[in-house]
Amino acid sequence: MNQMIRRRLLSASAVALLSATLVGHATAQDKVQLRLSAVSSETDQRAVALAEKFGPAVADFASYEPHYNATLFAQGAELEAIATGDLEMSITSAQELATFFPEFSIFTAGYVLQDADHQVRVFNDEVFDAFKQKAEDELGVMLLAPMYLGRRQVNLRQCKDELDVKTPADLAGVNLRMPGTDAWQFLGRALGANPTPMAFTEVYTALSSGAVDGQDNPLPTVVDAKFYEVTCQIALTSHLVDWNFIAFSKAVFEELTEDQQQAVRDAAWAAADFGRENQLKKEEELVSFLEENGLTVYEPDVAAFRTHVQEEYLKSEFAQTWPDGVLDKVNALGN
Ligand code: KDO
Repeated sequence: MNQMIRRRLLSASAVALLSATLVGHATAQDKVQLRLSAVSSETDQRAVALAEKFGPAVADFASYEPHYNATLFAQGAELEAIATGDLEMSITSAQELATFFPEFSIFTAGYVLQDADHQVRVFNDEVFDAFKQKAEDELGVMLLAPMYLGRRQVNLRQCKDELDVKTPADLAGVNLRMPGTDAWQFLGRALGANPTPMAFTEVYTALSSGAVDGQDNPLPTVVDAKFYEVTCQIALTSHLVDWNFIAFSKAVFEELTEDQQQAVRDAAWAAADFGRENQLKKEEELVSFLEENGLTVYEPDVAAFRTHVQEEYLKSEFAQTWPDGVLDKVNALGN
């Protein structure tokens, strides 16, 4: 394990110890306790998929216990919690993984992943094996399956007649909430905006008070988190086809029998596949729901955004961390 990760985990362990004391580890049965810490609500399609497809499929030997709305661990603290033995599962992101392993930033870059199928092909390709292995070896976190979050769009308080977003230049000075890691902040800047770091659970209030001008998320999240109640427009930039991973403690996995391990892997994929289908359907359906609720949903000059964002990434320090040839291989797996 490298020094940087060791230091972070040592400082995390004090926090983890406190959380563990607060949540307790007791489980009624002899089953393996699988607590999931999620930032999303329980009605988010990834959460629904895990509850319907993962929990029941492992119920013979494990008790699946999801905690929503970042009530168990704060957004971004989950990987450390798994690494220090204080959490068993989370829905993690490439952005969070990039805080440990900078090369994961390739999967946080705008306009690299093209769609849900591309994500699955990349995850299953040998090009992704080294990424999975590193998370496993150095953090004790297994990435079991890719969960489709969706195409991130720019969602603003200003109505279109006040702010008509055509190109990145139109976002100059726009105070755009992005999640709180460097990879996220860079994406906000690459879009031309002025990014503000903020945890997901604070976004609704910040939008409603005007502390931020907007936020970026896929349409299903805009609806599930009710951001549409406090915003006026959505510019369909589709700047990041975002994904998360079902993260699982390697130490817990190794305690399972081979059959149980296979059941965990299969259940994770069943949940990921189910969640992806549902999320894709929602992305299509929700434009009319949002319009009925008074939002203007429109396409800006996506080519202008793509060109600008890709240029920003290629000259950034992030691109320096991408292993040779990986971008070409990822592109080759696209359409
Ligand atoms: C967000 O904070 O905007 C984000 O979309 C980031 C994702 O990686 C993921 O954590 C997601 O929030 C939460 O699961 C809530 O949907």
